Amino acid sequence: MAVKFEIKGSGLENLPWEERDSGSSEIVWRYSGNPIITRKAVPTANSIFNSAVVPYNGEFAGVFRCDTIAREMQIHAGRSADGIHWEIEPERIQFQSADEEISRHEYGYDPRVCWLEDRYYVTWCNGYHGPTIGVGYTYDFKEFTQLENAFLPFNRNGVLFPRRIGGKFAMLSRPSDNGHTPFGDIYYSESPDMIHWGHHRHVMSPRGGWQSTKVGAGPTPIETSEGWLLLYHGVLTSCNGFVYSFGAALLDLEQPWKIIYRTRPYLLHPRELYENVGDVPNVVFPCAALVDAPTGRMAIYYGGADTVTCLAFTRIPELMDYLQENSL
Ligand code: BMA
Repeated sequence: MAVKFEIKGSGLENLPWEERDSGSSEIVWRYSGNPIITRKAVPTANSIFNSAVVPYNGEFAGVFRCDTIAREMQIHAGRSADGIHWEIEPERIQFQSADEEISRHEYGYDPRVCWLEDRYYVTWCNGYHGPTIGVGYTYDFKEFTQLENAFLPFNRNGVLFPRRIGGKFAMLSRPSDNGHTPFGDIYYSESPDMIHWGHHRHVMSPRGGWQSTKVGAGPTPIETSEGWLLLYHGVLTSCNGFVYSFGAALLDLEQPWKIIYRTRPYLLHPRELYENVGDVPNVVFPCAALVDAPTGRMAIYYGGADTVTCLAFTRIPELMDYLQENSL
């Protein structure tokens, strides 16, 4: 980027981190200890993947997608001292709600966690007569309160912005169908109270290659002086099914439905065994990123082949240059 830019946010010196191999020029590189979480972390788990983590009290906490050996999709809380070795609660999160119509559990998956003002908000794909966006919050990763679903079914990949925009809460989402959805655009919505969502704006459609079938927002967007840095997944339909990769976009700060840049190449694509082989082959699916703002280091948490949780790393200044030079 020609302009020297600022990454908003605080320092995170204990960010999980591994330098890129000398000789590699990858913008995003994998952790050599991948996968970091397998089904072994929960006795009744079939798979633990597509999960979200945040810094918490000098350590780390998160919400994890654990599909059970009965193949029920659930979300569990977890803690870690270093962001790599995780202890995950054996029972799913039991949300409290003023209205049991809302907290009745059908299924939950693909969580995101976002520190916003005074608490950690959790958004996830929530079963309510079809998939929609569940919204809840916690202060301590022990007790969780559930609010109204953000939208009607069918919707997935609800991702909150970490601050209000124009005085409103803001969320990206991906309207879908009741099945595996062979289409999908990212939209932006606003809310005055985290309950009622409107002011819907179109953000992006699929655009060829690795992102030709559908796209969906990944981790909480990262604020920079130049715009919101968004990692998003893109899907290609091959002769043997969907292939999930991820790339990045830069969205306008005050009107995030306006795209400034968007990567033509993917940043990470399923090519390691733990991404190619599993319950759903050929999937990398990011749901969280940790950032050390002063150094620009970023750790990305992603699911591999709908089976395990993995880590990858990047340096935001390099990523911003790459994004500008390789934009659609
Ligand atoms: C999507 C979601 C994700 C999953 C992906 C690949 O529709 O269900 O949880 O990782 O498909 O199966």
